[in-house]
Amino acid sequence: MVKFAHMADLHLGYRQYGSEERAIDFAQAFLKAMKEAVKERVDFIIIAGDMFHRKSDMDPLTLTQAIKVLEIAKERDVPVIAVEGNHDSAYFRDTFSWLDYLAHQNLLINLKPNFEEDMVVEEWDGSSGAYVDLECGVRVYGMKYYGSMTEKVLEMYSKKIKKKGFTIFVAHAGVEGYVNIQGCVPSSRFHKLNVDYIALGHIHMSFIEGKIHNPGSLEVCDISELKYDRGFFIVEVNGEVKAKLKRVGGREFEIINAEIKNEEDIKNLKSRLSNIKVERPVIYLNIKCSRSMRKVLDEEEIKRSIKVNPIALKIRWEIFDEFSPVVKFEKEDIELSVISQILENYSYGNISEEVVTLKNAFCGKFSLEKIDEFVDEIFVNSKKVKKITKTSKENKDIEKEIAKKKEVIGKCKAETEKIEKAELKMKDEDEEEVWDWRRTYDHRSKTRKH
Ligand SMILES: [Mn+2]
Repeated sequence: MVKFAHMADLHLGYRQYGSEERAIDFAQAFLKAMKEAVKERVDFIIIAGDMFHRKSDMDPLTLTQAIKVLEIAKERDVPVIAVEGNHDSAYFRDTFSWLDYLAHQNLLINLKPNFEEDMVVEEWDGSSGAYVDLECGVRVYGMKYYGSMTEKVLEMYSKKIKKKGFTIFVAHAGVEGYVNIQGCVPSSRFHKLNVDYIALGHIHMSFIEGKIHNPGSLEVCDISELKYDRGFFIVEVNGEVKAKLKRVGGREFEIINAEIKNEEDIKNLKSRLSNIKVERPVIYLNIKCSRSMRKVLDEEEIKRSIKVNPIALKIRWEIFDEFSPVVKFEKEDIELSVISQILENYSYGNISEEVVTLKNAFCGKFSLEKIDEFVDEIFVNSKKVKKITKTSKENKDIEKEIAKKKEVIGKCKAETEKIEKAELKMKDEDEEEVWDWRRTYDHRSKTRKH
């Protein structure tokens, strides 16, 4: 019987929420998984990519964490087979990655194909190679992350695979249909590989689909992943393949959604917050309230009702406008008065309402021909304008009038744009107020890839 551990997406060195403690969580999860694997007396361990969170800027602490845990396997002669994920190395550039470094320290086997004129799939020679034959009779092929080229590289690779004993294909790549991230291919591309077990990493959600096995990340790398199952597989091969998911991540996340309408709601929120008992949790607090309620709510006071000391506290305000129809009415009012003021300079009488109608009709798609048609119609129908006769002098006058009207319309449009811009700016400033707080609170957080 062959037994092995399959893990992926360790993301060592990820100081989530700018927290050192959180980086220790990731290392702790790896240590736990490794200890469990050796306790289970596995023949080998697979790490299917994203061992580290950042491909550059390695820090001494993160490297030491990786080495210390890998040494546990080395001391027991348990081979560790890894591939590079999108967080570990550049896709095609021939760089020496941190996994190459660890391979040179004899702490792991870093499998990847070589690209010369064609793809080269060579046996591991102690420092490089794409496949390895293990003492337990298992052959393991490895493929690192290739992003949008995954499908193409996989197609090339599939032709190079020669099954020998129980054969495993390790890749840092995703299967379509689970989460929407780059580097995913249809599952059929994997199913047609002539191997017995496909060990994937990349998608931070645990799933098994026939031969395809994806354990998910050991820890929660993003709040959106909280709902997923995750961990690592202990796999037993005894005629059939049996993979069992083991969970190791330990950090508690508290998500609190509250809509505040009155005093009672505030009291309830505070009591919910004061009832959080877990030590050092990550707290996400989403508060929905009206603009006027937001003005009276004291964020600091709300925070003070939390009795435990959270590792990170994220507050998101969702603010709605209870007076939006009134604002709209006021806007139209302003628009009308601006237009009638402009019209006072001309002899059309007060046609401000018609102009607003015209503006609204053509505001979205401003088409001069359509406006011409409209203006012509006004000339024919409006009692405010002289009847059109066929003399050329009158025609000229009409042309002049049309030019004047066009000018009015242009001015009206500019005024309306000004009003709209001012409104947008007001809106922006409101949003900035919320954003700013988050930025100062979590100034190290960046947009992340999986
Ligand atoms: Mn990852």
